[in-house]
This record gives sequence, structure tokens and C-alpha cells, in this order.
Amino acid sequence: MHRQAFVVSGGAGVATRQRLGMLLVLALATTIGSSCDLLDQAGKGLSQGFSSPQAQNQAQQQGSMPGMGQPATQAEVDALWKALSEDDKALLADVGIDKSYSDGFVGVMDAATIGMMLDSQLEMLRPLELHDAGVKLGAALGWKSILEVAGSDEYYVYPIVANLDADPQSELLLTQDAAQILELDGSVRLLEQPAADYLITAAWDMDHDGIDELLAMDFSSGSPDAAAGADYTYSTVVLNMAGERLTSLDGSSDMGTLTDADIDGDGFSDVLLAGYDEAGTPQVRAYGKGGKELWKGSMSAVSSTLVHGDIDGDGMDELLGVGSTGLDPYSNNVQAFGLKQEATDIPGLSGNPLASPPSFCVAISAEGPASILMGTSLLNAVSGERLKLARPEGWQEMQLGMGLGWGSGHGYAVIERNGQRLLAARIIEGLDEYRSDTIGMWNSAGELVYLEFLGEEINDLQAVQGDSGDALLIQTSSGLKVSQ
Ligand SMILES: [Ca+2]
Ligand SMILES: [Ca+2]
Ligand SMILES: [Ca+2]
Repeated sequence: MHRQAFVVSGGAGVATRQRLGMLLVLALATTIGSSCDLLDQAGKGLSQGFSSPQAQNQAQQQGSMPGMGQPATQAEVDALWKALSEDDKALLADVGIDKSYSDGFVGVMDAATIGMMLDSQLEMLRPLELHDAGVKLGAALGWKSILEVAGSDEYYVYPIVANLDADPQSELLLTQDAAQILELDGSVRLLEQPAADYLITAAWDMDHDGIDELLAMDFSSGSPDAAAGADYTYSTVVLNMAGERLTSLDGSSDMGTLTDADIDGDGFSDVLLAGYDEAGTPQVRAYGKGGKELWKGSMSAVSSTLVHGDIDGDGMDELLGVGSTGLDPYSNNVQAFGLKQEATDIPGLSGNPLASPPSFCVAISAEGPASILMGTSLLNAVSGERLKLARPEGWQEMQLGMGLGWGSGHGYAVIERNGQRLLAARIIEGLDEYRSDTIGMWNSAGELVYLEFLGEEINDLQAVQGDSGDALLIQTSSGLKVSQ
């Protein structure tokens, strides 16, 4: 596993390496499937590249689909390389791509695909023009840097927001080779090391004493499981802070773990494991106090973020998903699932072919149900009414993006500030852009009440409990910062 380096970050090369890293993620994502959640929601950085319409048109005009055409000749590769500007060649050289590297594709791949690869590399490598930094609307939050990272180490910071001790402030659990606890003041201590066969994946207060226990994958439990499409599945165990095993949970977590849904409405968060049953069918299981199984649903989660919230106002959270018969998560069969209410249609969403996939549930009003964030609108699932979130002045289009980091946040949070509940999100100007340097906040009327251009790109954003109430945690290319 990668070793994390807690050192001061080193200057200008960082942004370039970040986008190169994103490119690798992009290449992986496009291999897996061009309609996955990340691609739809993360903007240009992930939606362009091998699968972009322009790229495909280009490929079709030349009579070949990517990777499917006649292998390129030396003359074709020479021409591609000759067409590059000297600046572009220098950018490529920085990441080890030179003429001889391109020559390696002669006879291997068609010219259109090689051209697209170079183009998408360059797209990532060219410097981003960020907005002029500053707070444009609302009283400045102010940011305290609590962790600085160097280079590609940003991709390995995986902060799990938890409460691991007696004080009410959040701690961040950083799990790499060794688990470390990062306090919001920036101090770090080591977690008492659980057995080496465990990988901590989440924190959850199983016994309702206000202090989280730890969820971990038990690698010693691995078993061949061809039906699930994976080589191995691992059981999920609950550990105390001393690393001792308290119990194990039956469900698998291959498709995600959620620890902030209250499925039974008892006021405490339950844990949801989204994975597969023995027959390979997508399944979600919910566990409450003491690890007792509360609910089991055969469904495919609609997205990797496991969208959930009390959308009907009955005090119990629903999970938004597609029934197990819905093979395509975007088949617009999104329904609400939950305790005693499996597969309930959502007005304005279920069966609506024009509806955006749900990305987050927002409990922003003092009363009533949580709204569902779809695109840049909030859907009231009871009335079917949609509320459009206001755009920053002068912006023609806006995307609310899920986090690009490998962290557990989603690029959204609901926080209380000056007695008002607000939706906070990482936002991107335009539909074809990916510069993620902006934070916006909206009130329950959909009015934009805060706008800040951070001066660097934001990978992820989530809520934490700070010294004086709710705060925002952001993950940028240089590390972690907390609002003051
Ligand atoms: Ca506890
Ligand atoms: Ca509960
Ligand atoms: Ca409910």
C-alpha cells in the first residue's frame, strides 16, 4: 500500500501531477463504463477524453472506432507528432511522453485513438485558469490548513469523519499503512493498531454511546466468490478503538458503506452495506444498535454515493435506488426503499425520462421532508415540486460536482450557520469545464448566500463538527482545510 507523506507540498508541479493522476482515474473509469456516475457528474475532467462525443465523431469520420481501426503507420504517427506545438511537446515530455513513446503505438493502435490519447493528456496537462481568489458573497469562512500533502499523495488521503473521543469535535481518521487520528487543530496521533488483517473503512457508533466504533474489512475472511464477480469477498467487522473485534456483519460492502442514515428513525445512525448476496444479486443490508440487522433490500444502489434521506418526512431515512430487476442504474426506475416501505415511487423522479440521477438528499428546511438534489435543482419528493438553485452572478451554467478525491465525501454538505441550515457544494462554472475552485452555499429558498473562489482546486467537501458548531472540511490538491 502507498505510504502517506505528511510534508509540505512542493510548488508548481502539483497541479500538473494532479491532473495526470485524474487522467489515470479517467482512463480506468472509461474502461469500466462510460455511463458511470463519476463520468456523469464530475464535469469535463472525467466526461471528456476517450468517450467524448467529439472524440467519437472524430474517430467515426476517420472510419474507425477507438482501438478498432487499422493500426497506425509510422507516417501517421510522425504526422500526429509533427502537428503538436513545441509547448505541447514540452508538457508531454514532463510526464515522460516523447516521440519514441508515441512510436511505440505504430502497428498497435489506430491513428485516431493515438491522437485522442495525446489530446486528452494535453487537456489535463495544460494549466488551468482559476477564478480570481476571494469571497464574493457572504461573510468569509476562513480556512485553517490541518494537513499538507505533497504531489500524488493527495490521492491517498482518505479522511473518515468520526467522533473518536469524549469531546464533541470531529476527528478525522486517516487510514493508510497505519491508522492515524487527525484532530481539527492539525495535531496527529496514532490509532492503537488493529490486527494487520483489517482495513478500516468507516466509523459508526454501534452502541449509541456517542463515540464511534470502527468498521473494517476482515481480509482473513476472504473466500472465492465467482458469483459476485469478484475474486474474493470479505466480511465486515466492527472493532472498538483498541482494535478488538466486537461483532461481524453479514452483508458485503463491495458497492459501498454508509454510516449516516437513520433507517429505523431512532435518532441514531445505522450502517448500510451495499454489496451482493450469495447469488450475486445486488443487495443492501442495514444494521442498527449492537449490529442487529434491521432491513434487507434486493436492489442495486443507484450510485456509489448511496443517496439517502427522509424524503417523505416520516422520521425514517429512505434509500434511493433501482430495484433488483432494473439492470441499468439510469433506467429511471429510481424509487425509495426503506423499512416497511420497499419500492415507493417518487413524484417527479420515478419513471421520468428527463430526470437527472439523484445525487444527494438535503434536509435544509426546518420542517418537512428532505429534498433530493438532482442536477442543480432540489426536488420535494412529497409534492413533486422542484426548486432551482440560484447560479452565481454572470454564470450561464453550473455543475454541482461530486468529489473527485478518493475520499468519502461527496462534494456536498448540509451545515448550520448563523441559525440557518445551508447546502454547501463544490461548484463548477459551465457545463464543459472542470475547474473546481469554487464553493457555493444556498438557503432553503434556493438563494445563493455564499460564494468563494478558493484559489486552488477542490477535490472534496464534507461537513464536520468544529469548535463552534458545524464546519466544512475541504480536500484540495495541497491537503485538508477546515472552515473556522
Ligand atoms: Ca460507541
Ligand atoms: Ca437508527
Ligand atoms: Ca422516511
